[in-house]
Amino acid sequence: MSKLSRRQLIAAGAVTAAGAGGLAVAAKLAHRYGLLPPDGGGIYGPGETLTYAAQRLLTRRSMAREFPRSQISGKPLQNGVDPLGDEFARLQKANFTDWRLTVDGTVAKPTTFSLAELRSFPRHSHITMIQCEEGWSYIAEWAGVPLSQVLTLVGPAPQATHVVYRSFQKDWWESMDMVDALHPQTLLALEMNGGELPVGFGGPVRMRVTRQLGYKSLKYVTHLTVTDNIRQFGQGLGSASSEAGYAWYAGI
Ligand SMILES: Nc1nc2c(c(=O)[nH]1)N[C@H]1C(S)=C(S)[C@@H](COP(=O)(O)O)O[C@H]1N2
Ligand SMILES: [Mo]
Repeated sequence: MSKLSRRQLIAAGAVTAAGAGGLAVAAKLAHRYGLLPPDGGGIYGPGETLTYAAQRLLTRRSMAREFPRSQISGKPLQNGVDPLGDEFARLQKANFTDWRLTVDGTVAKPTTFSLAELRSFPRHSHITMIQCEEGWSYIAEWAGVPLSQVLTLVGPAPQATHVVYRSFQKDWWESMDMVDALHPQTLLALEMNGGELPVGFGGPVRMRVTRQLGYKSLKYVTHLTVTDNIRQFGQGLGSASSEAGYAWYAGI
């Protein structure tokens, strides 16, 4: 027998018991319809699968709530980030003219974009709430290029299932399914509240995923990889956050 702690055994037992009452059935159905999240294994797996599958079946096309301009938070809460280092400072000093966003993977035309190029694409904006898993939130206006726009330019293969996105901060990477990647509110945000996106809030370019918790809105995005095999990245759980014990699917 593998070395399971007493606590793990109790937790596994609890899930097995719950499974008899429906979670197992849900997981089976989810598997059949391609609704398994990358972190759907392990002791929390059935719960994660149920959440993700239910969201995808019921709210695939729903929009996150948008707010009137008057509701924009006066003092948005900037979550601290680890030091960005000398290379970032150099890029920032040159006004990010050397910043590049690389898009590769299962696409017809792998491409690297400058910020000027990203700014030249059709722009979309929305006033939405960002919520941290720790409980705080704020409302702001974000503007930038819809991720769907960039994907259209590179041509994802029809079998693509996920987009992996990485930050200049090497420890931070995330992924989302094609439903969120093609969702009209999902932006590569370049602006916030009418100005350039400040570095503290993830400038020069941040992912804005409106229907999931703040940690999916990755700051300092440098690299997108379209894939049909999400399990080949990192430990196979779909994101650094799930490797750290958070849910891969952080729907709100
Ligand atoms: N690269 C990077 N992206 C990140 C983080 C980070 O530390 N580094 N923090 C995440 C978390 S936990 C949250 S809640 C939001 C916070 O965004 P904010 O600073 O605009 O409030 O950014 C997310 N994106
Ligand atoms: Mo967060």
